[in-house]
Amino acid sequence: MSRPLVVDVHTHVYPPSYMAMLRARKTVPYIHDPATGEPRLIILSSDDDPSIPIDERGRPVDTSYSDINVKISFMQEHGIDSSVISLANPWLDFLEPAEAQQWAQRINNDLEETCAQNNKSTEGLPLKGRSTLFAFAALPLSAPSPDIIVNEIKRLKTLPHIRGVIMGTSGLGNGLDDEKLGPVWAALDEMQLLLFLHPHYGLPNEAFGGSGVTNRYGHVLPLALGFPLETTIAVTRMLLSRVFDKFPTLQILLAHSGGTLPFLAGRIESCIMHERKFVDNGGDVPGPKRSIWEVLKTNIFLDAVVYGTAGLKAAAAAGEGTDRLMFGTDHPFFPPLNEGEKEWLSVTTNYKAIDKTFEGQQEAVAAILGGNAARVLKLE
Ligand code: 5CU
Repeated sequence: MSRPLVVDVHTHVYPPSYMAMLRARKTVPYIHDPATGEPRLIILSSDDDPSIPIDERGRPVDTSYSDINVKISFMQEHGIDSSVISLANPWLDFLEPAEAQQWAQRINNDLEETCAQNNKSTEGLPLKGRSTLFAFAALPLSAPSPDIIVNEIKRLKTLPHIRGVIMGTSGLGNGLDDEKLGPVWAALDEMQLLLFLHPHYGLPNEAFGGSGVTNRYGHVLPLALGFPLETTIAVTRMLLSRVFDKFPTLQILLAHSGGTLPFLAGRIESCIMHERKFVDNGGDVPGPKRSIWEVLKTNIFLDAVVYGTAGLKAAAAAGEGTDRLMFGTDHPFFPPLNEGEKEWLSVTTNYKAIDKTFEGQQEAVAAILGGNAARVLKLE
């Protein structure tokens, strides 16, 4: 099928240096090399379940995680013209403070170099059909001072292929409503770098029945429910702590179509309107001034990684149109189950959901598949 420009804004890599670092570790996150069979990636806390033999913990990790040529083949097989690659979770969150700055510079330089090398032979040509790469950088969030993070953000602006940053929900360790993040939001806003907010920590295991849950149902509960709720809670905490009042032009891309934010926005707004703690309602806590609906229309972009028409309709309704939705694949997560299968069900499901939801609306489909990303991230 011939498609308009397709840009994948949700596609991850672990550069080889990061893979080596994970291999040297024995606590989450780490890579375990069994005596036989594929290496295993143990990244979620629920993965490290002592009731599961170590050779079976986590998930297999193959070259699709780290070899950029595998990513390019994947793009070509799925009609993707351009990918905005980002380090996968848990990014640099777990590093000792003294190591964070050096690792961020190293990873971000690696990402920049990968994009530059890949794009150089077709520089200046239109994006369509070129298999180009751009990147969202990683931040040294565990660094000893926010100045180090701010300086890295400023440095990123000098790297020509970096279009934003990817971040989890823990911030400096206390979540995204932490006042200490103010200089980070200010720097991202000033440098006009998009913040790609992505989950990793999910919900406590107890929410899913306690330890042993992975043994029973694998990753279904943490990934299908823990991740989206984590994102929803994180962005709601940002709203409640007035991040969007203080930084009204900050731009955020939410993973997995905003978790459950589009569906729950009305309820969140209603709870705010009825909260007596907030000054506007007679209390003494300064609540958010800008409504969630306004924030959804001006600050938030949503990826279209939601695998169904109901989620896509909610996402489009939340942003009052299709100019804030962007195609993604989540590669290399959710590969086909059968060896040798070239077409990824996770990707075709998303394509089909977009086609079905916006049937007969060619402009909307083109915007979601690539037009929005090319415009917002200035890819051309
Ligand atoms: O669904 C996803 O985005 C992911 C991800 O990014 N990382 C992961 O470990 N599993 C699923």
